[in-house]
Amino acid sequence: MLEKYISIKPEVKEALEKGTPIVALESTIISHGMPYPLNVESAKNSERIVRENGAVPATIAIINGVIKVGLNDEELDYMGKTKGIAKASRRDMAAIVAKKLDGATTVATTMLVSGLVGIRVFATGGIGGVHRNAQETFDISADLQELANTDVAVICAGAKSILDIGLTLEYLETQGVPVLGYKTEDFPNFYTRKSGYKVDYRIDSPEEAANIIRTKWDLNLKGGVVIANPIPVEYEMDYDYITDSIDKALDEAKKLGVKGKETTPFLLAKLHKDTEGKSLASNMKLVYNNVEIASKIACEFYKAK
Ligand code: PSU
Ligand code: MN
Repeated sequence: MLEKYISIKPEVKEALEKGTPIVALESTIISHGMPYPLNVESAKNSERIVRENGAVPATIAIINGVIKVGLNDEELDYMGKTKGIAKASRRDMAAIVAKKLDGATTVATTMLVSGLVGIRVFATGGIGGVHRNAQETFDISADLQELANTDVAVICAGAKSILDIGLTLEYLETQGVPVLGYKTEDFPNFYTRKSGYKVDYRIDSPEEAANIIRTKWDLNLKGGVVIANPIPVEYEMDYDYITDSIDKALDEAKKLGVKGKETTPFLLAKLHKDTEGKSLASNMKLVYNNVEIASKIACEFYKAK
């Protein structure tokens, strides 16, 4: 039944059959999170880093209504270059597939598809969360609900303070999603290593991460795990500088009445512009760091099976 909708790249299929490590990668970060051509460069480098660390990369996207698990270079270029690719969250999946459209998968839908085919480890930049002022807008990313329900571990650099980090962590707690800090007690803030909030548990090795993930699912505790991996010190941004840019971007979004699914891409693009590309450079570096740790965790996870 699923074969009607999902096309799995041969090397990913082989890894699934053999039970060897795979790392899922998302495509919203390509189509909506970074500008061309750096988005394609980042996507290709991420795939290379997964391979260098002993796992198979599976970038996920919807092309012409087909859910693709694993993209080739041409398809990565296509996702990076083509204007107007829809941002596909859970609610958009069925319509995009049935109407044979293109869709860039968010954290939520990359997890969803990973869960459908049996990929357990996923690396990205930052997760979505509870937006500031969600008390009025109700804007809470579907990523959080997916983390509540779908058995995939997500390695990220925390969440940006375009969000309300405190409320995001409260939501994850309510939904029973463990938040683990990779070699840190602090929940990272994407461009900076600390957010002022703590993680639930610190872990110090890929093996320890894999062990907690495995234990969660062995205990039939449904849902995801967040592994928060801070940006390396040398690429960290100045806290006051980036905070100021974020505040400006939020003001501008409010003034222009930007809402719903446009909010995150709008804020990201504003930040890249306002920081003259510095935030984008940091973004790329933190993604590479997450991809590397995710690959190591995937290797440990499959070893322990
Ligand atoms: N945060 C980032 N970069 C991104 C995103 C989030 O730093 O590219 C993307 C991810 O795909 C995430 C999505 O799943 O934005 C969340 O969007 P929303 O807030 O509309 O749920
Ligand atoms: Mn939203």
